[in-house]
Order: sequence, then C-alpha cells, then structure tokens
Amino acid sequence: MAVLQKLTSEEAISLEKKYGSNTYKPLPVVLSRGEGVFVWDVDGKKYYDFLSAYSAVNQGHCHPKIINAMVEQAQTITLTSRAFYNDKLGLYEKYTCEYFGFDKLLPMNSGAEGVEAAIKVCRKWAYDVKGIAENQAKIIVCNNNFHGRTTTIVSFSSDSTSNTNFGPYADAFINIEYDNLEQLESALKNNPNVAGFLVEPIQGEAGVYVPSEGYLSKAKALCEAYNVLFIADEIQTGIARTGELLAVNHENVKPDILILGKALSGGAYPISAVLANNDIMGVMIPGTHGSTFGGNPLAAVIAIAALEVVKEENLAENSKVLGELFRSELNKYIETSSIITKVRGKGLLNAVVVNDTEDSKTAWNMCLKLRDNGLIAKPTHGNIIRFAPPLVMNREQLLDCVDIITRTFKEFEN
Ligand code: IF1
Repeated sequence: MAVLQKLTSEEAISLEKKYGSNTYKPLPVVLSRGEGVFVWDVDGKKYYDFLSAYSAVNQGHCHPKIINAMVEQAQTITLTSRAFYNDKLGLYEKYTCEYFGFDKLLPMNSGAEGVEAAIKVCRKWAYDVKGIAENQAKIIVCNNNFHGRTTTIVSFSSDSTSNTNFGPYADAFINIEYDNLEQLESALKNNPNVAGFLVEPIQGEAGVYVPSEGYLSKAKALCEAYNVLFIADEIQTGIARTGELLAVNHENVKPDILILGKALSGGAYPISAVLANNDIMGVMIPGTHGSTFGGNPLAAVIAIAALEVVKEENLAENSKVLGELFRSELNKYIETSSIITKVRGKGLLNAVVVNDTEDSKTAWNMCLKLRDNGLIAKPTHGNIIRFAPPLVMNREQLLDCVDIITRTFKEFEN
C-alpha cells in the first residue's frame, strides 16, 4: 500500500500518538484542506479557521497569488545556499526593507531562529558599538513572554512546562513585569550592561494581553535614554494582524530591531526575518551568522507575494474594522453572559476570558462545541480562548462567526 493513503480522523490521530513525539495536545479535528478563511477535515466537514495557524495564515489558506509564486519558483530553483548568490534574495531584501522602512534584512526560517538572530545582533552591537565588556551584555525580557523554544529562549520563559528540565539556563536575561514602565526603568538604571529590551507589542501566548496605551512608546523612549536597543517581536502581531501593518505602529514606535515570522510567508513556508538599520545590522560580518535555508529563492518569492497580498487586499484596514465589529458584537453578548467575562484584543487578534478557574475544562469543552458548530479555535492558559481568523474574512462571514460563537457560548450558560 502507498505510504500516503487516505486516513480517517481516528487513524490520523492514532498514528501521531504512536509515532510522533508527544509534544502537543491538539483539538481533535484532522484537517486536510484549506482555502481562504475555511478549512475542511478528512470527512469533508467545513470550518471557519479562528486560529490561522497562530497568525501565520493572515492572507488566508492557500492564497492563489502566494501559491502560484511558490509553485513557479519550486519548478525553477529552490535552494542555492548562501555559498552562492541567487537572483531572488536581493529583490526580497530590497522590497521588505522598503516595505517596513529599514536599511537591512537578515533572513531566517522559524520565528525562534529570528529571535535568536536578533539576540546575536543586539549582543554584537553591545560589544562593538556600545562598548559593554566582553560576555557581560544583558537583555531585558518580560514575564509571560513567548519568543520560541530554543534552549536560550526557554531560559527566560516564565512558563514552567516549556523550560523545566531543559536547563542549564542562559542567565544573560533580566525578567521584568510586562506593561510595567517602573520596572523597566529601574532595570535599565541598575544594570549598565543592558544591551536590549525584547518585547511582544501584545503578548499572544499570555492570553492576548494588550498593554496600557503609551506603554510601547514610553518603553522605547526609556530605551533611547539608556542607549538600549528596543527589539520588537512582531512574529505574531505583525503583518496586519492587529489592524496596523505592525502592532508598534499603533503607538508610532520604530523598533531598533524588528523580528518577523509566521505571516511573512502567509503560512506557505517557514520564513522569518530580522530588520534593522545600518548602524546596528552593520555589526554583522561574514561568518557571524547564517543558515542553510535562510534567504533561499523559494522563500524570497513567497515572502514578496505574501507582503504584496497584505497591501493589495488592504488587510490591515480590514483587520481593524472587523476587529472592532467582533469586539463590539461580543461585548453585546457579554453584557448578558455569566460564562464569558471579557473580550480583549486589537484588530483580529482577540481573546475571550471564560468565567471559570484556570484549571477548568470549560474553555476546552467550548472549543470542542465550536468545532461541532463549524468553527475551530484553541484555548490558551486554561480559561482563555484565542480568536484570530485569517484577515481576508469579510463582514458577512465575521457576523456568521459571531453567531456561531455566541450560540455555542449560550450552550454553556447556567
Ligand atoms: C508552538 C503560542 C502563539 C511567537 C512569538 C516567536 C515565536 C512565536 C511572539 C516562535 C511562536 C507559536 C509557536 C507555537 C504556538 C504559537 C503561539 F501559543 F505558543 F504562543 F502563536 F501564540 N515569537 N508562537 O508567538 O516562532 O519558532 O514557532 O516559528 O506550537 O510552539 P516559531
């Protein structure tokens, strides 16, 4: 029998259980096809996707423009390594630098690699430019952060599941509370060896936690005052997800180092990037960083297409308008609800808080019911459900989804 045989849901799930490293607890639904805001399971049942692969599929599943660019390039040349030049990388770097307003781009693959690369750029700048003594550079990070899963990054995670028994930890990080400017200022004041402040403009994994208005711009100003690089991890919040091209744009902040991933490829391929201006990126010289796949021509054409779609289809504006509609519709429901206490977010990155204990199964059970009712979403941190549909959704579809969501929640009201 062919290796790639058609599977039932049960078969697909049991194969993953038996042969896969057991690092996930997926919602039981087995997807086999996607188009725009919809996905289909192996039985042909259709769902609205309200996760968008954690905001990687902002442009919608299998966007024809992105897939066409991908297929055409896949039939031409996919990988050259950086030992040689390729005829697409420079075009991608130029387009993306101009798109986001930076001098230089460092191409990587996964988001975690992007964060690692940003840490390296920041540290090298600290030694070469700021003049910090060798091996003394510190980076300030926030509690409840999520920046990826490498050994260095999990060292400064406050989620014990992600780092327990993965030590020894890198101790070159200073953890402070998110959305707390006093703690940022005192960390900066008390540590002359701080090189950077790494922050998510909205904390995604923490439960879509939007900081107080003015937090990012004031944090940026503090970093400037202390000659410290402001590093924005926009892997999840970037590329129109929050109703602006970047979430830092809500406060007119220009990061010193910008990290992108996920929707930089529209979900077609792992593509991440670090952007900075010459005074910072200029510290990187041949041999200081690299990747077999980073900057390959297939990634280059996919990323260009993915970014073009964001502009051509006004996804930032659509995300802003539909996000406001989503929260206002859900707030109408919440006024009369005893089971949902809150909706929060920006653009189409939102979460609802379920009125139950952190360890309760309510959010999970709600997601199972949502699935039955034709919409898939995932709980985060026990009693929070994240809602992040593709940004190519239209108003009618969004209202249809609001109807599914509120109908489902009502089944849980006592
Ligand atoms: C998983 C969360 C989302 C990220 C930010 C870097 C990365 C991520 C702000 C690393 C990745 C993903 C990873 C995914 C779950 C998911 C996630 F719930 F864990 F927090 F999106 F909300 N910075 N986030 O959000 O990027 O290396 O994965 O490409 O299963 O671990 P990556």
